[in-house]
Amino acid sequence: MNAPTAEFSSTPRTDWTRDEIAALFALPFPELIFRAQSIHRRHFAPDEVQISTLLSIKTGGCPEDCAYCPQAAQYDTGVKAEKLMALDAVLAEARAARDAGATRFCMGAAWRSPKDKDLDTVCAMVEGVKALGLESCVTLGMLSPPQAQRLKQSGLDYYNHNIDTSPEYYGQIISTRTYQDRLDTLAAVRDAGVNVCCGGIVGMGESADDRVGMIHALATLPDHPQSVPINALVAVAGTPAALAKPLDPIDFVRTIAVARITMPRAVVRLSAGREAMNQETQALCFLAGANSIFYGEKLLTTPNPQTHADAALFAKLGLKSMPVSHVENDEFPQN
Ligand code: SAM
Ligand code: DTB
Ligand code: SF4
Repeated sequence: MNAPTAEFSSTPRTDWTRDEIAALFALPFPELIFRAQSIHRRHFAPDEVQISTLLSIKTGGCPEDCAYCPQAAQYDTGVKAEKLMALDAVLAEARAARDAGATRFCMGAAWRSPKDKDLDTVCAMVEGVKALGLESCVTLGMLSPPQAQRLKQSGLDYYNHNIDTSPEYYGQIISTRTYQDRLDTLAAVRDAGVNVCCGGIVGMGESADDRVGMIHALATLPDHPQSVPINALVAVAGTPAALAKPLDPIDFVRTIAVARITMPRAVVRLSAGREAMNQETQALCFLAGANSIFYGEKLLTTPNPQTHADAALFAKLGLKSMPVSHVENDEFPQN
């Protein structure tokens, strides 16, 4: 099976076959990285990385059963259920994130789906974040089309909702909502004109073919997500997924590279899991086309690298923050 070269065409393809994606995963590593890096440079400056900071605005007590998640009420993980944070407290965190160098502020809530009253509060948070000059992103669970439109009216830039894994493996990971539920929420977000942030997790005991299926599902959505977070499982004791065999870092880098090649204009985020990665693995992820990270010492409930360590890594690799104007998928001028 020959790996396709059609990824060099200028219109992003949404008709990838699973065989084509499997062939990309199977390329010799140097060829895979070369292709990913070549495509990356057509659309982005290779030294620019989009910087987002995360905040859990409503922590724990979630009724869903996602096997990886420390916030699911049914797993004993030590995460306490809290109420939705107050607006002022959220905006204080957003201001601190901006002052530390973030350009996007992402707010996560451990809900199956938001209640309309809570959505009003979240919309006020989005307005406040925008007023600080930051891009806004929220992840609140399933949305109806009117809820997506309400968020759009508040000025929301991105909605994060992950497919998490392949359609085939999904049933092993979540039973309380279906793959189709996820696709319906993504359609509501897209139709409302909000940028889609959608990716998944690797390291949950999935097979190599499941990683092919996950990237295939993302790259064949009606439009590619504008942002694609690739998470390495953060193994939290008490969650079923924490029992999975640890992920091989090279398999993780390959997943980033295939995401970059198949979704050339998407900003691909080296998302959760950096705390357990060495600098060399992270550098390979950037070479493979990752151009976004979460910055700040906490993800939602688990640790992220210290900010001074990230600043040192960026200095060592010669990386800098991506200006907001470059994030909107503008073609990066070629020399
Ligand atoms: N409750 C909402 C939902 O599930 O859509 C929003 C918050 S949820 C925590 C957002 C995403 O975080 C999940 O879809 C999953 O991809 C990621 N995530 C959660 N726990 C994780 C873990 N332990 N390791 C890696 N990624 C994780
Ligand atoms: C995403 O894909 N990863 C982020 C964000 N979107 C919301 C969340 C990672 C959570 C890691 C586990 C935790 O800190 O609770
Ligand atoms: Fe709840 Fe989201 Fe965690 Fe699933 S991933 S248990 S929906 S907070």
